[in-house]
Amino acid sequence: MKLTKEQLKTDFKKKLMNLYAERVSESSKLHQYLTLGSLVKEYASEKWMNTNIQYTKKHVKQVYYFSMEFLIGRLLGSNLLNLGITDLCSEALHDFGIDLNEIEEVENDAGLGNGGLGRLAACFLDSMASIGIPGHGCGIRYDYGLFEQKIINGYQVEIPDNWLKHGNVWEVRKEDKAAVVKFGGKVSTVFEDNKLCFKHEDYEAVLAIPYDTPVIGYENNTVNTLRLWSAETVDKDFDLDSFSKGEYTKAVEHKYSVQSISQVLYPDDTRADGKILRLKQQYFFVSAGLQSIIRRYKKSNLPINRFDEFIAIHINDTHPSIAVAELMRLLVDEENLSWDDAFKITTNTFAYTNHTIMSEALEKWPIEMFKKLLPRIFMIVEEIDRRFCIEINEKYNDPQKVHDMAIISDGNIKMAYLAIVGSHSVNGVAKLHTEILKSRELNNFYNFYPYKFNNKTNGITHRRWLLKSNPKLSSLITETIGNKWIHDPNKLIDILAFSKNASFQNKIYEIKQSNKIDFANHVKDNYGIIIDPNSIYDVQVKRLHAYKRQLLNIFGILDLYYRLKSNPNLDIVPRTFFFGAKAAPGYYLAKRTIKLINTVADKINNDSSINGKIKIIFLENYSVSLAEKIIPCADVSEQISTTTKEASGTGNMKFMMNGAITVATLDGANVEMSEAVGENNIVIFGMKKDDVIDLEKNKTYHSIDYYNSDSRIKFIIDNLINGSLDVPTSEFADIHKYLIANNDEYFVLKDFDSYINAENKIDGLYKNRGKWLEMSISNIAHSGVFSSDNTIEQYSKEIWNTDRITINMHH
Ligand code: 26V
Repeated sequence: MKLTKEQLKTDFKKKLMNLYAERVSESSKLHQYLTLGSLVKEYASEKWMNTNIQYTKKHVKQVYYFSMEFLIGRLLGSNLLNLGITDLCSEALHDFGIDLNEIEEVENDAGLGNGGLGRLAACFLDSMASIGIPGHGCGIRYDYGLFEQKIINGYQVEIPDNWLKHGNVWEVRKEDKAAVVKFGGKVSTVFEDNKLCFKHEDYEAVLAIPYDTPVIGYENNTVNTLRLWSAETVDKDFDLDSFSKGEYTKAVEHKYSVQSISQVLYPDDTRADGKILRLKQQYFFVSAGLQSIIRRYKKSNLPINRFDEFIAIHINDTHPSIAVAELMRLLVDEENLSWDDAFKITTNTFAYTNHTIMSEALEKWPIEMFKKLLPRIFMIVEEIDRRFCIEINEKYNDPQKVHDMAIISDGNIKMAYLAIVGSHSVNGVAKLHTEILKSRELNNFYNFYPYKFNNKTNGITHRRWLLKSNPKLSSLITETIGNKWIHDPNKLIDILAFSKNASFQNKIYEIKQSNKIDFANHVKDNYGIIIDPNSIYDVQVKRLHAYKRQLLNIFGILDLYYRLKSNPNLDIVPRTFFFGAKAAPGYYLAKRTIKLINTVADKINNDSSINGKIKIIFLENYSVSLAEKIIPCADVSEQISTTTKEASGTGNMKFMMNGAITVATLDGANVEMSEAVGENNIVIFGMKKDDVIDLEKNKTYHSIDYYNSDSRIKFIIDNLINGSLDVPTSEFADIHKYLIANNDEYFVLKDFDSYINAENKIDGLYKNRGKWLEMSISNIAHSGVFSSDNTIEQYSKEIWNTDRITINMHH
């Protein structure tokens, strides 16, 4: 039955009464949000049930995306959009005098991820549901997501993200589907029923409770599931054993130690330090997830030895790679399969994506810690490794090779190697990244298993990142080329025909201006700073990391500032630079960089001698919901990582889709963006991949040479430590040391000149409005290929072997 506005109004009033015994007129925005949210979930639940029934009945192959992170952000707006009831809802609420946009702002972001990797998982869920792939997410229901960032006196301060404080209207707790996960204890071998069995005793049992969230496909009746696990004690509140012995505090301590497993997301996406709690988190959700998949599979009455024909499991980075060993345990110990049969099923089931070549992020676990926490899993990893090493030796007869490729070596378990050995597919996330994996970081494995390696360039969901976040641009596109692009984003190319059309260009200009004015108001309300909507909005928003080179950006700004100071008549288009970036709490240099950006911002924003030609805004607490606001109003997108270091980037694609011009190194997916849009429509600068590789190999880079030979660089670097930034001279001494004494690991000084030229080029291009708009339109037109619908289609065909299913509502 089709929902009408009147029905929705009736439902809303009734729900508000049932939940809170209130009338609309006396209800708060929070209650209005919670009411609408539960109503929307109800509207999706028949489709949700129906989807599950049809998946089961048709025995379709299903894919499970295992990820420690799902950075899904807010759900109200995207659920309304995907259900096709945004306008209906907006009008119904309008009749009550309620503004839907204000209600959407009440929702807390689900910030269950650090950055690109977690957001990619969220885009993939949206695309799987929207193109009809039976695919589900499996992860952890953290009580606290990524910390909330406050800027106090220019410094980052971290505040716990209590995202669940008003409850969560989207999730369903499923106590009846709980699983038990076992830690620690001893394993002994016994001979039972004519075979060797492994007996696990004295372990600590933790209860994993699933919370399911519907993942609603775009106007297609498909509703998949995101299942997130929460840790509880088996006997609910107390360790009864200790309790009855009168050890009350010990009982309570146990409860907290168990709950701590799903308490908080690790906020460090830079270093893999071997913290035991993180290993616990990994095994916790992987074991619970696999148990629930197997339980469901067995209900279908299909034989366990055909598991891999009906189930595909994706490992998002190495974090869930312990799944390889856990599935082996379940198949061998619990389902009584032979090792060889189990291993075949396991490798056919798993596929692994690598998301970084940064060596600090490669996960490895000390043997002793691993063995103590997961004794049976350790035995299985040892056996996988033993058999793998025999194979390497057979092929190369070279002990060095065996040592280099072994899963267990030098006292550690190398999780990437376990993932590769236990999967049938290994992919990188952009062409360049995959090439680097094959030729360098994973070259040994590529030579051994060339058939496993493939590329899947990342993508973004155009529903959230264009249709929802930029409604004006979306309407213009639909008015111009029809609405087919919404189901088939590749059709965005049809607007290319209008790139030189003056009237279309004008409309594009007006929309960007309108978005910029909206954001200027946001900045005025939240920061008390007046910015000029006619200035160029130049944006770098992403995690703070040395390789992403926020330092290069701020140095470029300082250089422009010094030029303006010495020549107040310098003819430049005014610019507003926006930064948004969270630093890992323990990442000292990143935190200093935030302080530097804020220091420079204070100085420049308050210098009346430059007539407001430059403004710098550090946006606090960069998050998915803030991204949805800033990206649609950007003129310039900063994608300036040291070439070879950014595996793909996905923010780059979001800006492109919203018509920003990209200033970029030829790194990650920037390479493919440049190929798609053409080099005249993007501003490329900096070292190429081979330059970086050569400099790193030959160690011929000396940052001091650039300091000595370029007076602009010398001036900027000197000013870091001579008090001219109006802070104590010690404040940025460590940044100075990092760049000069420690030789500037990411070649900021080397790329400086080329970067300045790129920024000057932007200024020139912007002065020619027609040309600029033509470039901007061309970017939007070519962005459709970066929709995650395309990426997911490739995963589905080339890795998972899953079919698209049309969900039928008449069953
Ligand atoms: C790494 C680590 C290291 C161990 C400790 C905890 C932790 C948590 C998260 C991460 C993630 C690092 C990998 C990552 O986020 N890679 C990014 O993946 C994006 C999606 O593929 C890609 O666009 C970015 O270029 C890449 O940096």
